[in-house]
Amino acid sequence: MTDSTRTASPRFTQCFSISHDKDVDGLVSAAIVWRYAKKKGLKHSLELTDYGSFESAFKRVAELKNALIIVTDLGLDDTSRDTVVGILRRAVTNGCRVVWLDHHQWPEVSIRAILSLRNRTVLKINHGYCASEIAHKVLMPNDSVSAELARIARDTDFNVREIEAATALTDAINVLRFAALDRKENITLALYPLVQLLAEEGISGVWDEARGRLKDDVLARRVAHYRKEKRKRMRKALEGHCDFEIHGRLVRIVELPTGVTTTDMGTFLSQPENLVVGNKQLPVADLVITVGQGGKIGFRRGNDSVRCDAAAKLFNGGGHPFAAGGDYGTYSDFTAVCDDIFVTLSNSTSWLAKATDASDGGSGSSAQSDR
Ligand SMILES: [Mn+2]
Repeated sequence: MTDSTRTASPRFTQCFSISHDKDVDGLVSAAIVWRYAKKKGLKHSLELTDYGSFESAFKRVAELKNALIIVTDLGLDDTSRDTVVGILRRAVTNGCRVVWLDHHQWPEVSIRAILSLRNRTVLKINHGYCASEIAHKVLMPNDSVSAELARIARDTDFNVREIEAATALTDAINVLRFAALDRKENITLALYPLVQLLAEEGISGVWDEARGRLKDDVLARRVAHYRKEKRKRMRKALEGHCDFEIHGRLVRIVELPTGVTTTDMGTFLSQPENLVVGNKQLPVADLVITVGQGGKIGFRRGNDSVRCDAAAKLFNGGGHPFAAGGDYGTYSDFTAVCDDIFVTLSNSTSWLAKATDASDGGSGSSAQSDR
């Protein structure tokens, strides 16, 4: 029996979907869940959230009765575990079933906590896929629209960047998300129309393949402007970079400008044509570290001679070998931060990988996960 038939019990009347608000994978996962809910004739509600905001995203879950609760593209880390599990336990008592589909690293304790929920909880964690691919396989295996959406999500989540629509969608999400954050508006409401179009029509609902552009003219113009601005800011950030040679690896530290994601910066810095400063051509770094104003620190790699997750661990973070994040804490002097990072990375060799070790790096390219 497949999961899609197992979760299709007629006693469920509604589907409560919770997904990551930050990127294409999160939104596409939500769109696939939405398609599933529609197919099963379930009333559908959606909450989009990010790490640190689980409490408010799960708030309504405690009151649900006979609902299918589907969580996608979110890991359950130590900080929010007790709250979330407490809420889910109550929901399960009220006849709800939990289906959690993800691809991040989970603490063992969190896995056990979710699996301890009754009422045939489904938990699928697979690091080899993005969350949308897992949602497609588990919920809508025969749906070609979901299959195409999952391919698009993979293209951005693993930083393959072969599908133009995927890159446009990534930027569109950033534009809408940053605008909502700026105006302190509700992120779910801001992204809802986009998810709805994806759920109803697939990628063709938002992307005009023949013209190679987003269908919404206003959004297309905002994205074009955003890209131009972003490149300007990234070029400026590169000018202020710090390079270190540590244990034979070239480590490049840049300050992350506002409105630019670590993935944007990592991609920008992986392309040699962007690495001209003054008249000098810089080499692509083995490890790129971004330091953001809020004290967030991000790791991307130029090749598989380093492990981003191990480097992030030295800064209270984690992630994938090819992309990771952590917390540095607030700072005022970027040069002092660079020196500090230098000392920390010098004192450890845990973040070094053999140059041929691509075994657990997925595609081996610098894929993303803005944790
Ligand atoms: Mn993801």
